Amino acid sequence: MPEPVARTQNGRIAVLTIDNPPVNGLGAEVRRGLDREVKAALADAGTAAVVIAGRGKMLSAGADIREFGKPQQEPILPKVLAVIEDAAKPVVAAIHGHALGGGLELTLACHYRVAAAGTRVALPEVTLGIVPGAGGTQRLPRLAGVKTALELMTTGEMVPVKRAQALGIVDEVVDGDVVEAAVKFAEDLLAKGAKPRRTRDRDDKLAEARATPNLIAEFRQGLKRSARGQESPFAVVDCVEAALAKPFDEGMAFERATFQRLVGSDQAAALRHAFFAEREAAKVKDVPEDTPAAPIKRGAVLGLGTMGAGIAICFANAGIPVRVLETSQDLLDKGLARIRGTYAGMVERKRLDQAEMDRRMALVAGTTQMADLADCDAVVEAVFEDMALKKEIFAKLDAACPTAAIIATNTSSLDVDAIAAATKRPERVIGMHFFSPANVMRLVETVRGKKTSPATIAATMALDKKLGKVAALVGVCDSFVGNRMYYAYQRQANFSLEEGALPQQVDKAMQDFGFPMGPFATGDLAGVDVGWRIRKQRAAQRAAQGLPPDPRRYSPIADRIAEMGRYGQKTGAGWYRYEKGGRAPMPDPEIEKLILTVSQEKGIARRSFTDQEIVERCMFPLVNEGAKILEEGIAQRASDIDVVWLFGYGFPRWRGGPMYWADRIGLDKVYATMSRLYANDKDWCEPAPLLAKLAREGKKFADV
Ligand code: 3H9
Repeated sequence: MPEPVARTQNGRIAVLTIDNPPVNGLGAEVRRGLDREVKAALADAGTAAVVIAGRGKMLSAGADIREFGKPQQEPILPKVLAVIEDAAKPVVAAIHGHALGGGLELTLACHYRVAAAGTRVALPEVTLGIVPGAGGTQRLPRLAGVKTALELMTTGEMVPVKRAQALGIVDEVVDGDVVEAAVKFAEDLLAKGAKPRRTRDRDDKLAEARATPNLIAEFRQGLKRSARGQESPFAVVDCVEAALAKPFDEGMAFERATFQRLVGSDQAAALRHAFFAEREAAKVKDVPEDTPAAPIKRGAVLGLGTMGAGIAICFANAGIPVRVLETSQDLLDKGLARIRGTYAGMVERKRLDQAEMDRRMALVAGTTQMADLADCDAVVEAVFEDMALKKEIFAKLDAACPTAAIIATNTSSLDVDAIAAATKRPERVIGMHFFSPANVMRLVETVRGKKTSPATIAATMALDKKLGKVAALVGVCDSFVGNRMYYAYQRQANFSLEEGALPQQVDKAMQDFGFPMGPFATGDLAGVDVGWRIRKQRAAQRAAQGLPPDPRRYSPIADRIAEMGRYGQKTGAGWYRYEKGGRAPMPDPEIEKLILTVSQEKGIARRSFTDQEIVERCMFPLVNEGAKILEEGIAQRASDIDVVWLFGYGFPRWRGGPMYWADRIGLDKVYATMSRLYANDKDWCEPAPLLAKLAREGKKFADV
């Protein structure tokens, strides 16, 4: 085991190096090492200044998250940092890679900060449901100003080093070796006779904020929308308010108490689950990490509709040259214009500069010739959802692409095995189910077919990561994991309308639960006609096969709305009505009338629903479907299902994901409610055998 903190001497400067792979987490051993070595350096007569640095990829990613929720070990980080800040000799932080959370707090307690170009800093504690617990809420406002500190700490935003310098967080940015630069910086300080400069003693930026008395109240007000449902962003504001009102030590005590309270909260536990679930999802049980995976150096996208254009943008954003293929020059021009339009919008909103847009557009090469795909390493097909069409295309791609190339389909529902069978390389065929808009949504359901090889899975998961996506590996089944569960949710939302609820009530209940939108507002956004067309198509297919209509329980409300030409936002009316050009859903008496008519036709006596009942009615069947998915082996683990929902459907992260949420509620309760629903709905609510078993045994999905 290497020493977690080593001290070396460079003339009069002691260099302390944190060495705790993979991210230099500030676990107990590191804290003890820092405490010991700082004290030793301060006691050493030959040392006039201290530099603190990190080995490996970064200075430090902060506290060791795995220690949270367990008894705390001394010395706690704020105490170690107090020793550093109170040091009588100048202490300089040498930052490279990342300084996050406690890692950044460590540098804020140092007297000076030198950073390597390319470094990024952040206080991302809110993403873990906590507040910075080692002085971040007291020191950052003193350095960067109260408003900026509030913005950074309530979002956890990553700050590029140049901006950090402009904000006063970093003193100097250097190219080349940051430790050498920090040593030189310390030498210069000594030469100038500069003294330690304690962040705690600064008051100028706090005084500025005190001159704007409404600052805190207004910030809190704004959070009510942007941080709806979350505790920690509001707690950050409380701590900053304490920084303004109290002496430093009292502010620190307030922060500490707040940190302690939150670290044990349900939200923090759920957010820690989400953090580790995301990382776990990248691991495939039967594909070892050392599986050789050829890097994808050239990509291709076939079909440049909304989805295909979004996928092409992902490649260009990642710096991977991408060939885009359409069947005619006209469609190709339209597709390229779509890509250019997306980038132009980003330039307009100042999210990208023109030079960067030009650089990315230069990576996109259009063609109408399949032969031009002869040099690509992976191609993603994104054409219309039609099996015959996909099979035809895959046969052609098989002939045109290099034999080693991966051919992926972006299908959201079709059988990947059947598509793969149209090629001579089923082991290199895989599903990459992006979510719309593909350049924004982070989830890619990566669908392994029966014959998909481990090397193809490894290469595709690596590609997902390179594209900035979060991959969840799933197996082949109708609609895969996310949509299959979503349909269970949507179906029950529809039935609840027939039984007495209204769209606005259901949507509000689900929004209050934490979703950005309820199912009906989502339906209006996605297009009420989409599902309607699919249902018509499926009914026609059944009829063509001589089968009777699907006998299972069914709510006709959505179809009737589509038949009225109300396709949602795009036609100004759907489940709701919309002001011309507006996006705010407004309850519509016409829809209410339609719902009452359907209840009457079905002979259902309408009753009232509580919000709690709506949440359970919609969510428990969703979880039940997740249990079936787990049991069938379609998902590797329950936490992967959570990842699908966190990154593809806006499930409130602070609830951890649907399976984690159900575990917290207790599967016996979920099972009891499902059994009760089953009594009225034999078609859709049969409890999954796995759910029944776990409930009986007092276990959780996490135990599977
Ligand atoms: C905090 O600091 C509280 C303070 O206020 C002080 C309170 C007193 N702890 O993400 P990767 C693991 S709260 C433990 O795949 P990348 C991670 O699980 C903390 N483990 O790499 C993974 O393990 P495995 C605030 C951690 O290169 C491995 O390291 N800090 C931690 O894509 C590699 O991680 C944060 O919230 C940790 N802090 O991204 C930063 N961090 O290989 C959290 C990582 O077994 N971390 N691991 O699956 C990150 O954002 C990213 O990991 C980072 C690297 C950007 C650093």
